[in-house]
Amino acid sequence: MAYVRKDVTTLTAAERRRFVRALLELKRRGEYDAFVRMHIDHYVTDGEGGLRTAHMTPSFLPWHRRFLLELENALRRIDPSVTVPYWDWTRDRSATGSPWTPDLLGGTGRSTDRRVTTGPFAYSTGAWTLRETITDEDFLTRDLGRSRDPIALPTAADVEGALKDPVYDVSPWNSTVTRGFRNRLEGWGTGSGPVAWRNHNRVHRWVGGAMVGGASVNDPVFWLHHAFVDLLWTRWQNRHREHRYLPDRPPLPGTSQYRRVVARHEKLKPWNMTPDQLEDMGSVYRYA
Ligand code: CU1
Ligand code: CU1
Repeated sequence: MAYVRKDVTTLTAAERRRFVRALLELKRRGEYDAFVRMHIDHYVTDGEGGLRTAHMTPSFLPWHRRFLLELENALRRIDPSVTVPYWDWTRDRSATGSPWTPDLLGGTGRSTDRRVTTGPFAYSTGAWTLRETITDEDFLTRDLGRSRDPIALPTAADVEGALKDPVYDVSPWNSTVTRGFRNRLEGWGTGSGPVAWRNHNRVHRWVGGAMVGGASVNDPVFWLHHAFVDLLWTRWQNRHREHRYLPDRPPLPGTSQYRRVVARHEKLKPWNMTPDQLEDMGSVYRYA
């Protein structure tokens, strides 16, 4: 039977407590930091050579789908009742409401150094020291809404702009494409500054601190954010049933994206699965 991923605002106090407890136990065992490391190692951009599996690429969605499943499986080995909740940032837009409460993720960082000082992931608890990082800080940081240079969360209209595009992705399959559901959702725009960050990317920027860059997994909100991104992919799939993951075949030798993107039936590293096999998760989980 498929298990259910819930809207984080609907979790009971007991469900919130069990989710947090499972995360802390994973961290204590050192398993959580392996997820952070994996994400850092797969943070390959357009500008670098080589295969892109996780970002700026069609497989952004299946890569993170599988990544979330790995984390969720690890949590469920600790507590079988736990699933990853999703944060609908088009609706829950306050920096003090859900999921930023003291019994779940804690709040924004303090003004001096952005250190998170409330909730279960505050440095002072001793339970959430960052070990895999791209900066020197070993404490979790956040700057919800970017106090000095405010930025707004994406709106329902922004998301609709992505969902209504019937084409999954377009050549050259990178951060520069202006059409296709994948990049409209992943959110690499043109121009500089805030206008260039849309939907998924904009949320990383709105949270700020650790959520900016390759080590973003250090903030547990990463999973709630990506569960919602994954839910949006299922909504797109349901709306455009005749459309699927693209490219369906690998780019040809001699073209710019040859061996740089994963086609529908190619293995999606580091896993032994293809985007094709990750399109339908209906037998594993569903969203409430
Ligand atoms: Cu990512
Ligand atoms: Cu992300």
